[in-house]
Amino acid sequence: MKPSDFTPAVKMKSYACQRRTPLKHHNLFLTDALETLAQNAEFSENEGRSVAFRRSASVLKALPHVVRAMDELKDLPCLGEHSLRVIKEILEDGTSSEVESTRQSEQFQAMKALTGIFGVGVRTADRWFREGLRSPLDLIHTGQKLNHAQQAGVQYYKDLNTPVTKKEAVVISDIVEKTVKAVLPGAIITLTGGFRRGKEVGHDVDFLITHPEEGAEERLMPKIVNCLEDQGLLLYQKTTVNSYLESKDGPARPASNMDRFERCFSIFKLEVDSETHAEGSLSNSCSTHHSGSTWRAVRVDLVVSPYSQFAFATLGWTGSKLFERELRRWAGQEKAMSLSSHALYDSKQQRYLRANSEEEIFTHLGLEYIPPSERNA
Ligand code: DCP
Ligand code: MG
Repeated sequence: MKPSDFTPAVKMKSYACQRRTPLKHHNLFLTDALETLAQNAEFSENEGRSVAFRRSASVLKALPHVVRAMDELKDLPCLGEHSLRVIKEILEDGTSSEVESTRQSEQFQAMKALTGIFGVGVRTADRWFREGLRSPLDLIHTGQKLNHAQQAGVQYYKDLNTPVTKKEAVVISDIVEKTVKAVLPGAIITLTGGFRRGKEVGHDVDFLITHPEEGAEERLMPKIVNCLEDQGLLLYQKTTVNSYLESKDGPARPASNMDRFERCFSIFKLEVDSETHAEGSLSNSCSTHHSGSTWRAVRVDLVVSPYSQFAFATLGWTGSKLFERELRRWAGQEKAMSLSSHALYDSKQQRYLRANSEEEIFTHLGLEYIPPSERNA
């Protein structure tokens, strides 16, 4: 008997939001390859292709076993011709030539390095690549014009590309919690993003902030930011105001997937144990203080939501990105509803559906509840 004969057939639902996707799964050797191709497609702004590879990878993440033979994949959804070709090559040869040549290409490596700078998107990175630039150091040497975010991104490049640990996230949670509660007693602070899904490391730390008294959260962010700045905790911050609140058309659907909460993109100056800290960053962000303690730069996102939207904001900010995308696609295509991080609109009933918890939103959508730890699509 072949090993695959032991593998029971898996009934796999086609939307990622209908499935349980754990953080640790059995097919990293395949999903890493497919996600490399997805990222490469993002670098050439081919969103359709990128999402197709991400959906394929996500299906493999939800499988309860290691894939060993192609016939185990025949009843699975979302696996396109291209993904199947890549998987087949890896199962037969151990590697995929397309994936390997992508990883080794100068363009892919440069795009990774350049988009890895905080404040630099694909368009800018691509323009720089075509101008001959390959790394953050090239930006400095050629004296490129950088905005404030990008300047911080270059300055703290190494720190910001060092994964944030769960331990560091907990320390930052404590700081944020104390600060927000000092500014607004009774405020509720939730750790969202990857850490809420159980990740051990992340590229940043995401927080959602609200207050049970609707309206108490208005104009809260500047006060939080001032308080953090007074404590010398911020290396960089940019706050955007909530245009959703101010829009004259009432709680209309946001124009894009980007939500409209009061949001602060920041870089924290986090004190770290001098003995355990790995040395330095691009231009020496990690300096020794008089006390002998050292610090590192950490990306922190703060989002403020009105209490009435808190469940939607929590769901929208927990991720993963693909899980969120699939929830919105399910809502639109299967339920004629429109889901955002603010609200759920039912087109048939022509009304907004209220929710006080994530569970209620899943129920409105006709989906089985998936806990955060199984939203790692
Ligand atoms: N999110 C979103 N759309 C945006 C911004 C964020 O749907 N425009 C959601 C999905 C993400 C979550 O917010 O999962 C947090 O965004 P991050 O980029 O911080 O992603 P993660 O926290 O999931 O991963 P990482 O560990 O890289 O921070
Ligand atoms: Mg995050």
